[in-house]
Amino acid sequence: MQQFSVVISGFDHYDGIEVNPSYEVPKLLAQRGVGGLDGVELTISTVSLPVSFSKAWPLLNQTIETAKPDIVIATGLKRAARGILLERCATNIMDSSKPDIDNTTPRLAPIDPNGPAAYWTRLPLRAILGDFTHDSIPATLSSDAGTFVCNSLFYNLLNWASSQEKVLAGFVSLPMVNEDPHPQRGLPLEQLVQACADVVRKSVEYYMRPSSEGILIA
Ligand code: PCA
Repeated sequence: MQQFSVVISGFDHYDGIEVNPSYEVPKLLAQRGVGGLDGVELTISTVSLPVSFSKAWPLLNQTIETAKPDIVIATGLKRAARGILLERCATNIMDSSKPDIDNTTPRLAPIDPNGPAAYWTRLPLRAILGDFTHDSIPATLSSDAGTFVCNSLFYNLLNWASSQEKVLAGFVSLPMVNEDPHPQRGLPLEQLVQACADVVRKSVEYYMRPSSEGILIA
């Protein structure tokens, strides 16, 4: 049995949504487990982060130090999204017109003044999209997770991952939960859980057998 540790983070309530699907979904996934991985013993740790520029990353970092994961997947809510957004890239900018929970409103400020302009994720997005197509899960690639707390967390995560020898990290934006078929917004909860299971399964498979085919950044 090969042991794998995966951390999946979400956020506390946000944007008028009391239970943020970005936490509800990882929590359900951790309870149920991810199928289809023979010979792998998977431990999934979840954490809900405050919607705070200064506090979100330190709490995720603390969870990472405890769980010592091979794979870290951060998730967040994008209220207007139709389906899943697989984030390709984290950019070194904070720019917000609305305050975070600490009443901070950074305008055009770098996250890390000494860091690179952006990082690409190394999650196998092409392979994940292939699974989504197979499971009929609406999804697209996204070139940025905005300039609010989600992007800031993603950047800090990839900044950290760049100094690690072998950790895969990425960010998945989730739409709202909507149990009624809706042409423009939201997906049923079960479909969101299935999507996150696909992300974890494909990432573990890629971790065990890396190939350039699974990756898609451009
Ligand atoms: N979405 C926010 C932060 C918390 C969340 O779930 C964002 O898009 O930055």
